[in-house]
Amino acid sequence: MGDTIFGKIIRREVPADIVYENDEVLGFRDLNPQAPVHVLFVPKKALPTLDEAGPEDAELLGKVLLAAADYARQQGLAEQGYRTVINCNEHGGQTVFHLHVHLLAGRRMSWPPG
Ligand code: DGP
Repeated sequence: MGDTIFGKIIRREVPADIVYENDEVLGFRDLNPQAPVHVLFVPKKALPTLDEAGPEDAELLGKVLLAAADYARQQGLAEQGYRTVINCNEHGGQTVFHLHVHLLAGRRMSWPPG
């Protein structure tokens, strides 16, 4: 796949407000926050979209979600609750083609989404 801005953030070539890191996942604040807390969790191993994930990616996908949940718990966001979102391709609203989980928290979310 081609490189993306998230690849550059992972390699520290572009600055970001990094709030979470483990061996396989990085979490940093979204540049255009949609909630008081809006953090993006990305696998360090790039995968463009959820559509391109295969069985070999199952563990990594789980780790990205668990990282978001871990961060939410650490930050005291879990009890009130939060939303996790993975946008896929055009109709899903994906704009950066390095798979990422949005963690949104700090306000009540509406449903269904627009
Ligand atoms: P999506 O639409 O699901 O592909 O989400 C991409 C998100 O990435 C969007 O909410 C804005 C955010 N974003 C785009 N460029 C940058 C950047 O350079 N730094 C940070 N921190 N976030 C970015």
